Amino acid sequence: MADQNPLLSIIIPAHNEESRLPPSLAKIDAFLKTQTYTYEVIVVENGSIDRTVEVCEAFAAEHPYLRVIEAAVRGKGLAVKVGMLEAKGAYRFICDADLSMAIEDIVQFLPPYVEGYDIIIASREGEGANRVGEPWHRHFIGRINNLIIKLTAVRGFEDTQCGFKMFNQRAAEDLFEVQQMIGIGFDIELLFIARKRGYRIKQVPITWYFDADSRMRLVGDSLNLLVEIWQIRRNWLRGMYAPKSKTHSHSQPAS
Ligand SMILES: Nc1nc2c(ncn2[C@@H]2O[C@H](COP(=O)(O)OP(=O)(O)O)[C@@H](O)[C@H]2O)c(=O)[nH]1
Ligand SMILES: [Mg+2]
Repeated sequence: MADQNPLLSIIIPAHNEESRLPPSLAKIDAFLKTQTYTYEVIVVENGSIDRTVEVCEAFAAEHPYLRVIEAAVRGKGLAVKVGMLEAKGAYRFICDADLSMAIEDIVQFLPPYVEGYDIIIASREGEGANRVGEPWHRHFIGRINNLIIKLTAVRGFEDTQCGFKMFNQRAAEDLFEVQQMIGIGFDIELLFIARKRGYRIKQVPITWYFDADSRMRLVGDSLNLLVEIWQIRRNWLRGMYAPKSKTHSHSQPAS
């Protein structure tokens, strides 16, 4: 069911996804049709040189709950920010285009499971989690990155980088408004700010299916990680994550 103010918004960042996205959209559609709540899906594309936009628009023509947005500059972080701020849902879910998690698992990110939490992040680590088909060296690099993240940015998360995360409306509007990172560091940045603001964050172990086809660069992005963590800490010290005041738009009635 499409709706103006849906319960669920699914935000899909997409860069050169003409082949991976259509089967994912079909799976999402088949699942959503079975649900009783309202929903919308937003694809945010930027910098693609393939027909990502065209294939999404063709799907949208038959499925009015889907919107396609083209963002100006490349970067998964920017795409997610644009989508999260465009979304109208009470619960807003980031979802990778390759749908490397079964869409049915999304129920664990919705009521009643969200009660008492503002943010729920999927985790490919810890009891109950499964990583299917991932080569050991990819996992190893991921663990090194996680160690770096724990030592330098945010503690307590075994997997900050999984592409499936839910934010309730308040957390989404608050955090994505101040998000600065457009690249690999955006997940860490969001969790970093969320912690500072006292949001309640739950980690949900999932079964995750490795897909060798990737839009991320293994070595380049790992180096960027350090640079971006440094930028996050610098932004924090400069006060760039201070909550944006909404009072002027609400407290001043038009005279
Ligand atoms: N809009 C947008 N999406 C991106 C960009 N880079 C990666 N993505 C998307 O981010 C998601 C994760 O990418 P993926 O290739 O699955 O990365 P991996 O699973 O971490 O290797 C996919 O939906 C990509 O299309 C980008 O620059 N812009
Ligand atoms: Mg992937």
